[in-house]
Amino acid sequence: MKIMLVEDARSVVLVMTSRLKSYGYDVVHAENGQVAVNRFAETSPDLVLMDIEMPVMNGFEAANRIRALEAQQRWAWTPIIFLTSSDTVENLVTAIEAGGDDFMSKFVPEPVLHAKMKAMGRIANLRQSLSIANQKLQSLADHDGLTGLVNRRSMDTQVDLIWFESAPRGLPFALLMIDIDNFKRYNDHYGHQMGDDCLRKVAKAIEEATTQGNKLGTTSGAFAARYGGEEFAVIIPGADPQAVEALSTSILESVRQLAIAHERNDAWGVATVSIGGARVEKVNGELAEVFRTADQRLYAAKSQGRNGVVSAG
Ligand code: GH3
Ligand code: MG
Ligand code: MG
Ligand code: MG
Repeated sequence: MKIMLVEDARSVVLVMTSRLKSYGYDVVHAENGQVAVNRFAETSPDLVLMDIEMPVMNGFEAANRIRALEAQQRWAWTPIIFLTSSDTVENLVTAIEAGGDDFMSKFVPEPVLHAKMKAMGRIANLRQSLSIANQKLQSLADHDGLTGLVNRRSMDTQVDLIWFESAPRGLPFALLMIDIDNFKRYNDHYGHQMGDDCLRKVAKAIEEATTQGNKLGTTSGAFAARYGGEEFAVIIPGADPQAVEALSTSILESVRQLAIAHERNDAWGVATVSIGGARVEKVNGELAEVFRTADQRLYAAKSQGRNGVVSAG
């Protein structure tokens, strides 16, 4: 367990540090609240022991700021124990209100300090397991089980946020709707199991092409989602028309190059996709309209013979 000791009194620091180290804990020292807040993120301690009266920034203010930092991160919660010179009722109430979990006298007998640290260590471990479990659950809830891509629900949430944040800044926004060609025939011919494999591979190709764009810097924050069935969406915030064009071409090519045998896919003999693209120069009005446009263009790509992109008109 890593403990951050926030205390300005040198004598208390010396005694506490040597005791905590003798129990086998790592100790990081901060001499006042401001230093503690600054060091909190980089050291990520499992527990904070916080003095109240300190120069520059007191313990209550520091606890408040640490809680604010944690609020930006899901399920982060580091126990904070206030160190007091006097165990008054007033101190306890203020400590808890300021976001502390407990309080303890600086002059607590050594065995009590040891016992408290053990108890806090257990809570810190439990919190950590809970946080890991919650992150896993959240990830399961946000991703499609078959392809591992972001699922429809999570995509909707993310896109709403992107749209909402892009509007006042007048940023561009683009969207690709991608649909596997003649996929019903694929299932009928090769079976559902192979159909699932094909979906997984196509999803991976789309994901990789999208990630590649972000890596190269032609796009930023673009992501792929399973829209439903054999349809995918790629969300491209803030991109110029060339970048959107390049990404659609790259997805089309990547899927073809997978060379997944598909005898019933017209003359191509391999699995292909059709893509409908829509882009707005400045986010404004209805997001649903962009989806409608991309959908109509996907339909156009299908009727123009499949295995192609329609992104204008
Ligand atoms: P088009 O080129 O016009 O898109 O034709 P299509 O056959 O691909 O389109 P259609 O909508 O007729 O059929 C889509 C098929 O996708 C039907 C459905 O069984 C299949 N499908 C959807 N989700 C899954 C899945 O998770 N696994 C498998 N194996 N098949 C799926
Ligand atoms: Mg002090
Ligand atoms: Mg479809
Ligand atoms: Mg299809």
